[in-house]
Amino acid sequence: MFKQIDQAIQKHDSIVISRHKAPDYDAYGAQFGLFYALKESFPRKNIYVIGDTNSLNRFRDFDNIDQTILNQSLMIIVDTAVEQMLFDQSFQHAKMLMVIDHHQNDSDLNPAIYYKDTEASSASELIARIIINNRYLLPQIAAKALYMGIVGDTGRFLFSSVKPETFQIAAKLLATGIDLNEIYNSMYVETLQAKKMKADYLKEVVISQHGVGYRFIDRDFLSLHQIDSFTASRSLANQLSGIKEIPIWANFTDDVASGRILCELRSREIPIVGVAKKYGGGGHLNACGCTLAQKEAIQDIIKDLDHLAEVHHG
Ligand SMILES: [Mn+2]
Repeated sequence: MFKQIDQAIQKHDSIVISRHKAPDYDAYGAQFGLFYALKESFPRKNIYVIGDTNSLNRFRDFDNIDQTILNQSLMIIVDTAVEQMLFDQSFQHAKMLMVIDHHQNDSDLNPAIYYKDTEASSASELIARIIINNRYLLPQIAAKALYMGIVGDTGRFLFSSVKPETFQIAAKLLATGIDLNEIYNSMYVETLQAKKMKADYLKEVVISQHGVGYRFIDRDFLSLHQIDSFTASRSLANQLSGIKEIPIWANFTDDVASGRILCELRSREIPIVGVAKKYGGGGHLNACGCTLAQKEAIQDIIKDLDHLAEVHHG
């Protein structure tokens, strides 16, 4: 697989790197990690990064590329394999398509090369494997991006997706001299206002019969705390983790722009990705999500999750 990936990269003078919309640290980490490693390793190639941006971007702005460039480019999509997660349709114009992902979903993009490993902690870990195995150069800025991606998707090496290889790769990234203190501060220092919002969140949590904890974030909550729907959905998704009575937890956020409901589902051990898939979403076994057209469907999801909690506790 690494050789096949290398051949595709060697063969193209123009490479466009994309990832899922509304990027998290792993999407950025995989995208920029690959970008900076390829730029350093192949200075004569034209390497581009495309996509939407948000407050988690610690690197650079994205490129605007026209169809002429796309037509001669290898496009590499990281941290997703499905069309509905992409911010535009530009993949349709690429000369060749490569997908590198660690999610459970199958790809509907018909890529020429599909490197999928659902056991990997993060897309950033997959990119690091490619760089290391193909002996590409690893500049410090690429190592920083990849390290942030692994840290982001493993909850600081906490989740069971962490394997011996995750630490072996982290060690190689750290050996480039990246500043961990700076990295963790840039990722995890938050405002007093944000802390207060999290405290407020916990005040109205509902717990189902078999321990599914959840909360609905309405427009009043969003305007009171001056936060947008997407940021609230992601940043509050894990507020119910680590609570003994709650093996499964969910967060539902009113998406003001679309009128839909953003759902984040999480669990300590019980696999729940089947529920996310049932409602048109996907992700990982214990961390996944979907978007609902109507608020009424929340109770259906809770029912399904509650059933899983019941079955797994015997
Ligand atoms: Mn990821």
